[in-house]
Amino acid sequence: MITLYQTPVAWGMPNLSPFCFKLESYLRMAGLPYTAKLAQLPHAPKGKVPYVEIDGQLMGDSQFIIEYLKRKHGDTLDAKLTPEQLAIGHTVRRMLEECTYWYIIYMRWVDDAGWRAYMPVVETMIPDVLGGPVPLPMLRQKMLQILHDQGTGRHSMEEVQVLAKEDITAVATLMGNKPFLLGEAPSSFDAVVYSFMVSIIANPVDTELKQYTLSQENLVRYCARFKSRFFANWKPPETRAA
Ligand SMILES: N[C@@H](CCC(=O)N[C@@H](CS)C(=O)NCC(=O)O)C(=O)O
Repeated sequence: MITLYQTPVAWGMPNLSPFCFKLESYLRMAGLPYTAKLAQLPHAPKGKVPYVEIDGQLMGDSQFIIEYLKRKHGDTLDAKLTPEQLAIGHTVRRMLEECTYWYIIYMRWVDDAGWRAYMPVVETMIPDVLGGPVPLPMLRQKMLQILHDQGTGRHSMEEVQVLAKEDITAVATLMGNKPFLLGEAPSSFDAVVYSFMVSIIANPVDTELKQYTLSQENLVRYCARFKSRFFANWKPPETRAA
C-alpha cells in the first residue's frame, strides 16, 4: 500500500501543492491504490511535500517517487512514447516545475491580494503540516526571501504575469487539439500539466494569468477531460477508507 503525505484540500483542488497534486494525479492515472494523509514536514525525507511511505520506507520528491513506481509496477502510461515525445514531455515538465511553479508561488505569497486569499489556507497547516507554531508573518517573510534568492521575487507582478503567460502559451500551443499533451492517450506528463493548470485556475484571485489561462479553450477542455477521467470518483481524504 502507498501512503501519500500531502497538503490539504483547498480551493476545490484535491491538493494545494502542485507537486502533491501531480503525484496524486499520477497514482490515479496508473491505477495504483493509495491512502492520502496530511503531511508533517519534519518527517519528510527531503523536507518537502509530497512524500510517500511504501513498504515501510519513506521516500521524497514527486518525480523520484514516480520513477520508483514505474520500475516497481511497470510503465504502461509512457511505454509507447517516442524519443521525441519523451523529450517534449520532459521539457514541458521542467518548465512547469522549475519556472511556472515560482510564478504560482509568487501569486500566492508576494501579491498582496494573493496573500490575503492564501493566508487562511496556510493557517490551516499550522502547526501540523508545518511542524510547529510558526507566526504567519515570519512564514511569509521566509518565502519572500526564498523567492528573492531564486530570482522570481525580484520581478514585479506585471513582469511575472508576462513570463507565466509565455509558459501557458507554450503548453496550449503544444497541446493543440490533442486530447492529451502528447496525443490520443494520457502519459505521465499529463499529471504535471493538469495539476499545474488547475493550480493556476483554482486561485480565488482573478489574476491576469488566471484569466489568460481560462481563455485557452483547449486547456480548459483538457482540464475538464482529465478531471472526469481520473478524478470523477475522488473523495476528500477524511472520507476515504483508511
Ligand atoms: N522537486 C520536488 C518539489 C517539491 C516542492 O517544492 N514542494 C513544496 C510545496 S509545493 C514544499 O514542500 N515546500 C516546503 C518547503 O520548501 O519548505 C518534488 O517534485 O516533489
